[in-house]
This record gives sequence, C-alpha cells and structure tokens, in this order.
Amino acid sequence: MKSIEKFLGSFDGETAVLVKSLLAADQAHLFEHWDHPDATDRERKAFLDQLREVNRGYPGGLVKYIENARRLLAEAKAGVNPFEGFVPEQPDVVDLSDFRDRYHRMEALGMEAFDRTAVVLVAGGLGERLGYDGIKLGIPVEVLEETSYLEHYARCLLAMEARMSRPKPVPFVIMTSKDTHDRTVKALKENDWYGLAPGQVHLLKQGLVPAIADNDAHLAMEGPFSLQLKPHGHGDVHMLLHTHGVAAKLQEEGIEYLTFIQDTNGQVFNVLPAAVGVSIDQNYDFNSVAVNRVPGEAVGGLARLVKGDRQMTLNVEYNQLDPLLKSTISPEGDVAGENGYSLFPGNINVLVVRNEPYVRILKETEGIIAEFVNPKYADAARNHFKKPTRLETLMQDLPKLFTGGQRVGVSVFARSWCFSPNKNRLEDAAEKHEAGGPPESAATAESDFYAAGRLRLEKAGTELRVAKEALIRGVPYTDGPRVVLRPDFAMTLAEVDEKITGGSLAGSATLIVEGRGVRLDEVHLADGAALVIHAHPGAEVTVRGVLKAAGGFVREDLTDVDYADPSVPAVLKMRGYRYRKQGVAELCFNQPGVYEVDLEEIDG
Ligand code: UGB
Repeated sequence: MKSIEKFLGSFDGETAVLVKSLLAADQAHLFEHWDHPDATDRERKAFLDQLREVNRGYPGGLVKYIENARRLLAEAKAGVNPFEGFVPEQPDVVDLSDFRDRYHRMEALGMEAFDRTAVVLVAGGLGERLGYDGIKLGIPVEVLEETSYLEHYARCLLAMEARMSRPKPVPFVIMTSKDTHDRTVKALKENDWYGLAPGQVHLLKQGLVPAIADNDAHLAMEGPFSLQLKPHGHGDVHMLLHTHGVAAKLQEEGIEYLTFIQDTNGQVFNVLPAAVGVSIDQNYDFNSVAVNRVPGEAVGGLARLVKGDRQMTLNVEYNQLDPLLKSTISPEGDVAGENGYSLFPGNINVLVVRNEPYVRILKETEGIIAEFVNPKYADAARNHFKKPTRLETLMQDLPKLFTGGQRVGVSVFARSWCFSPNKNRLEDAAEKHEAGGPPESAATAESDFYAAGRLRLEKAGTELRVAKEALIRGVPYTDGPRVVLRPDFAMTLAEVDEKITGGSLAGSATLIVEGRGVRLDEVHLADGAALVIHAHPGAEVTVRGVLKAAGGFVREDLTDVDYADPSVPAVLKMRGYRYRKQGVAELCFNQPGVYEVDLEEIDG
C-alpha cells in the first residue's frame, strides 16, 4: 500500500475524495514524502489545506485542471495551430477616431445606458515591469492633485450615476489577487471608498493555479509539502464573475453591459460612453475598443477568422497574425489599407460585453475561457520543459467560445484618447521610445491625461498654445497646458461644449475643474497661470475673464540627487519630475448657490 493510502481513513470526506482523485489522476508523487520520518503533522495539514484551496478555486477541481492540461499539452507538443484552416478578414469596425457626428451620437446613446452598465476592473497584476512595490491602482495618474487611478475610476462611476435619470450606483467589480487584494481593500477603506457605496463594489480575488512539470501534467512541487503555484491570467475574471454568481446577479438587477477595463489606463472613461453606444447601436454582444495599428506593430490585431460556416472575431497576437496572413490572403503579410493602417485594429483590452449571452456562456463553460499553455521546451522532441508551465487564460479571448449568432465588433478610437497605460519603468520606457514604440510609462500617461483635457477644450472652441514635447530622462512629455476636467464636470464632449465657451490657455497654464455646475465663459489663462475650481453639487458657478501669471504649477525635473534620496516618493521617481505649486488661484464653493467670478478681480 502507498504511504498516503494508510492515512485516507483519518481524512474528512472532502479531503479523502480529493486525495483519492489525485492518486487516480497519476499524481502519487505529490505524497511521496508523506510518511518520511522527518515530516511533521503541521506540514501535512498545511499541504492538505493548500490542495483543498486550489481544488475549490478551479471549476471542476484539480482533476479537471489536470485533464485540461493534458489535452492542451498534447496539442502543444503536436504543434497544433489553433488558426489552422481559418482565413482572416477585416472585422466589423466602427471607426470613431475622427470625432465626427457619429462619435457624439454614440456618446449620447451610451450615456443613456449608464443605469444598465457595470464596470469590471482587472487589477490582480503586480506591475513587475513597472518596478513598483505598491498596487498600481494606488499610483497617481496625475501629480498636480495626486489623483490615484482608483480614485479617478471611482469619480467616473459617481459621475455616471449623477447622469442617470433615476440615479443608482454603478456596479463596480474589481478583480484582485493575493498580491493586490489587501492593499486594494485598505485603499478603499482608508479613503472612505472614494465616495462609492461599499455595496456597489464587488471584490473578486483571483487565486493561483498549480504549475505543471511535464507533458503528463504531473503537478510541480515547490517543496515536499507544497505545490508550486502560478498566476492563471486576467481571463480569471470571467471564471470569478461566474463562480461568485456576480454576472448573473447583475443581470437580475437589470445590468445589460459589462465594461472591462485595466488597472492603469486613465483615458478609458473618455471613450466608455461612446463604446457602450456602439454596442447598443450595432447590437454587439462583444465589442473590443481598439486603436488604428500600423502594419506589423507589436500589438495584437483584431481579426475575423473564417473557416467554412464558422467565424470568430478575436485578438490575434501580432507574431501569429503576419504568418497567418502570409499563408492565406496576403503574401506580403500585414499591409496598410486605404487609411494607411492595418486592416486589423490594435487590441487595448477594453471590452464591452452584453451580459445576457455572457451569463449563458459562463454557465456553459463554468467560466473557463479558452485556456492555453505555452511551455518552453528544453528539447527538439518537446518531451521536457525548461521550467514548469501552467494553464493561462486572457480576458480578450472570450469570443473563442462564441458558437455563432453572437455579434462581435470593434470600435476604433484615437489612440491616446482611449489608451495610455502606465506599465513600464522609466528606463525601459525611454528605450521603447528610442526604438519607436509606445513608452507606456507614468510620464506619458500623465502627459496624455492632460492632453485629453486639452482635446476637450479644443473641441469646445478654446484656443490652446501647446508646449513643445520634451524628453524627460528619455521619455516624451508635453508640459502643458495641463487641463484636468473632472468627470463630475463633464463625462462627454457634448457636456464640455455646453459648459465652456471660447477662452484660451497658454503653454504652461494649468486648469483643473471639478463640479457639475461650473461654467467657463471666455476664460483666458496666461503662461504660468493656474486656475483650480472645486464646486460642490448645487453650486452653480460661472467663471470668466483673464488670469495673469502668478507662478502656477512649475515642473522641476528630478536630479540624480533626488534619485538617490529615499524620501523622494517612488511615484515621482517613475516619472522623472515633480510639480511645485507657486501661486495658484483656487476657487472653492462648498455651499449650494449661484456664483459669478471675474478672474480679473483675483489677485495672484
Ligand atoms: N491582470 C490581472 O488582473 N490578473 C492577472 O493575472 C494578470 C493581469 P498587464 P499584459 O495593455 O497593451 C494585456 O500585465 O498581460 C490585470 C493584454 O493581454 O498590464 O502584458 C492587470 O492588473 C494584451 O493583449 O498586461 O497584456 C492589468 O490591469 C494587451 O492589450 C491587466 O490585467 C496589453 O494588456 C493587464 O495586465 C496592453
């Protein structure tokens, strides 16, 4: 009798069934140290606890995971091409990158559906590429007022709620992980949930999956009494929305659209209203927000793949797209279409999913979305791995499960208007810029955040003198004018147009506006002027006139001494600069009422 079998009688029912099923699945090696003379009861108990936790965390349990792994590993070994026989075509695209009339119609349509929309944020990633040891949601998207990503997102949800004819909280699902959960909860609690109702926030913590040692899917051990565990990927969000019953519950509450967003994309709410509008207008079940992509660019391309009467629109990684095109419709590979861009727009992982088919698919699949495995083989025969692998899943792969009948499309927006994440440490961002790619760093994310504010003003007819792009430690940054129009002031371009008339801003001016009732009428900010307006609900404020320079916010680039100084915060070091406040006109209206302000009357 094997050593573990002697112990089975002493286990509770769940544990005994689990251990037996693992033995039947050829996993006896997990228990080979079980009755080693040095083994302690504590170690054994901890191991069983771990096995039960991992087993519960995966629909169908560990045995199902092992079965799935064997199947996928056999396909990987045989070199099965998942796109074999599929012919790529341009997907259904609604291109709103020109901000023309259709853009405004889609925004208005999406805004009407705010009471039927939920926001799902995937925030389980640790941000190793960023070299930051806090949670990415806690990083400020801008350092003038130091608004964190989490606070910015919360403000957007509150602004959505305020725009409903019958306001109700927008459900906010946050997927965390072991790495980010406690710190996300702490940030929410310490900041009074950023004004959100705790009941509107659904926290789903993703677990880890076992590492796999070989093609037979023997689970890899970290020590004699612990499994080696690895992340399963952001596709876990689908599994958790299913296993926790959240998607189904939201459906019962009348939520028709789930919008999926990433942790550090301060631009995403610029386009969410219009993206939801496109889903409604086109009756899309799955809508990928995307950007125009230069042929060959290192970002996944969205393509419709057709094989007989089967077709699916999905993200194809750029290194798979080019060979697929060459072997099918285009001997030259990925080439530019009439508009100068690839026919296959770039995926940015912002998704709008119709909840009704989604809940159905989740039920059918138990939320396991198109898992894949990517072992690094040590030998040409593909018998051995260089290191243990694991099954993975990506949230954008959901359409792989659409069996027909679902409508899948793509909404294209101007690039930095919809996407400018903070993913890379400063040095790597500089290298990426040098190589001609997007730096995706703290500085570019902040620069684009202000650029989005400028774009709003420009569309409303404000004249802007934009500063020249500068390189800060090799990363491009446009210093101004810095414009932050808070979401409660305006969620759509139409609202900005309604609330701002004319005016002008010079290169290093700063304008921050918070408050639904604020209006700017011919406001002119000189170089070095800074105007900050905070108006509480019920305060109807009209501001007009010229604000002269009084210092404003002055950018100071960090020196090597700053970098060596541990007291300089990491969130500044990842940018390469700080702002000093030197003479800012701050207008605060804490009481409801009607106010008129002439900037000429303000002294410094
Ligand atoms: N995330 C989780 O919540 N859990 C996880 O296990 C992993 C990540 P990364 P990645 O923006 O250009 C994605 O690491 O994986 C969250 C798309 O797959 O920043 O390199 C994490 O917290 C890719 O197609 O990105 O690549 C973060 O919010 C492309 O769109 C989000 O998932 C790429 O992003 C993304 O995680 C991109």
